Amino acid sequence: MEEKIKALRDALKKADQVAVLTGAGISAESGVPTFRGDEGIWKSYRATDLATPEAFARDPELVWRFYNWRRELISKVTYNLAHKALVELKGLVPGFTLITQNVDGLHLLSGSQNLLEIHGNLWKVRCTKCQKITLDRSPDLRTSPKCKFCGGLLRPHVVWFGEALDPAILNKSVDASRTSQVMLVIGTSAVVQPAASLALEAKSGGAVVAEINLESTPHSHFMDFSLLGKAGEIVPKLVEAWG
Ligand code: BV8
Ligand code: ZN
Repeated sequence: MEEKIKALRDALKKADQVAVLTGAGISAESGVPTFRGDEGIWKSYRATDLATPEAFARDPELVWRFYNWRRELISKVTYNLAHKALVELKGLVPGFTLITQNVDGLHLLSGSQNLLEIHGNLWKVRCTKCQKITLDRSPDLRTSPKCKFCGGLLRPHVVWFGEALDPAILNKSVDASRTSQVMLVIGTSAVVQPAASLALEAKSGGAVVAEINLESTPHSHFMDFSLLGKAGEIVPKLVEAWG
């Protein structure tokens, strides 16, 4: 493992543009349950029951109870060494783009800036009437929060299944992946589209692609590096001894 980490670090040191895609696995060591792991959130709920516009139209209170449960849980945890190491990596390379599928806000909390939150952010709410987006960090928003501007029903500002991603954010993510010389893919099961296709964009753009995950994924076969282990242990090693 050490020689793989050194080789990947050497590739990062030579890179002009680095792209990073993170998934729920980078927040696992902070105590945020992942989606598809043994204790995964989706195990106890079916994604289609909760994270879809149809579910919200059918039963907004149920969907809000799900998101309040996650807000409550995430309000009690903080970022971990992997989040922090990515903040450090950004300062070590000429060009750096962080793309996250996570909606927990832990990258922002750890100091990452200008990151691309392609699935939105749990701490932002959007009015279903006037579309205004506000940041609200209260752990429990009750089950039918109303917009303070127009009284409309608020929804979590996250991308649900069947909803399109913000085209501007997606285009920036594709460009950053395609023009990178190295792309790190950290803690994602590479199942959800179109996020999962970003690693292929990087590969087709000629980048060195590296996967950091507890287990292999459907993308492992085309990775130049597949580092099996905890993000909180591996990612800091990439920036330690950089000099
Ligand atoms: C779209 C926000 C079209 C909400 C999320 C078939 C049927 C139906 C739909 C589809 C289908 N095929 C494709 C689709 C489309 C669908 C999709 O991809 N479905 C999948 C399930 C098959 N995609 C969509 O619907 C997208 N929209 O396609 O729109 C469109 C176009 C134009 C106009 C209209 C419509 C929208 C997708 C976004 C969905 N929203 N989240 C919320 O979070 O509440 S996705 C959700 O899954 C999370 O955001 C999460 O980030 C994401 C991906 O999961 P992962 O992050 O990978 O997490 P997971 O638990 O799966 O894996 C964790 C990994 O970490 C594991 O590999 C584990 O081994 C590893 N790990 C664990 N611990 C550690 C670790 N690694 C390292 N260290 C550790 N310590
Ligand atoms: Zn409103």
